[in-house]
Amino acid sequence: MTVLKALIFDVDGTLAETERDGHRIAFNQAFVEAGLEWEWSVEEYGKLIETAGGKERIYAYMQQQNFLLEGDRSAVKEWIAQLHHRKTVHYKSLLSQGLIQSRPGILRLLQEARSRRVSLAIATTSTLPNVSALLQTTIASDSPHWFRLIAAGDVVPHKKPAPDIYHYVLAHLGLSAQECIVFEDSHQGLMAAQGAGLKTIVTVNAYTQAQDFTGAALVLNHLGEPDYPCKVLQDPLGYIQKDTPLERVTIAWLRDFFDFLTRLRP
Ligand code: XBP
Ligand code: MG
Repeated sequence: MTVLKALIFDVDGTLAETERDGHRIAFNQAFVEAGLEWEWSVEEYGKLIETAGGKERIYAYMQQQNFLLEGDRSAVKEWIAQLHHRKTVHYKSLLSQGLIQSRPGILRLLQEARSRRVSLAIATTSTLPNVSALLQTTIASDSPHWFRLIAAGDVVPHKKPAPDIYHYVLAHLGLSAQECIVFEDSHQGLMAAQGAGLKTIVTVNAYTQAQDFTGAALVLNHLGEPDYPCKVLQDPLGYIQKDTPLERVTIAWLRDFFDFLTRLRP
């Protein structure tokens, strides 16, 4: 019988709602500092985040605005890397102001996983310094050490929706996809996890709630707290029973759900 060995978490949108009031603001601050008249609105940013990765997002924006000239690819990439570096500085400064909190149920589930000896890992498109700062400011100062592996940013050549980051995590954990559950918030993240054969629970947010989550094991609004139950938005496998509704995701509940999923697809 396969046992649940690890929980793998996406970061942005899953551990915390970082995009609208964190990354977006930091990009705009970097643009102002660089003397650029670019400003990403809340609405426009919703489309821009379909390109995963901050550097890739700036490049996609420049392409879309026809700001790129033929043949200047490597010089532009270098310039973007510097702009993105400043964006990271601004993002960390925003986090240090304590404006961003972890999503409901995240801290509770991480703590429970630790006490029940279920491994934790991270698979994110975002840059490692951002992830460390987010964990330290929203979870606990030592929380980066709670994770057996933090796989972030440019450690793989192709970012989500490519499955590379999840293949990387599995290889470094020494686990098979069958032994893990992933938490993601977006269609692109789900595609990446599914591409690596992983069972995925989606917790949506304002930017992702209308996306296609076909293939997810379950779609929730969040993980739930004792005084703030979660809502099941999609239950494609019919696991949640009316007489025992899901109020919050716990390790005991995850183990049962994991066994159910394993019986369906060993
Ligand atoms: C989300 C992303 C990231 C962030 C910005 O990653 O696509 O690019 O928007 O962070 P995930 P960087 O949902 O996989 O955690 O600027 O550091 O890329
Ligand atoms: Mg995400």
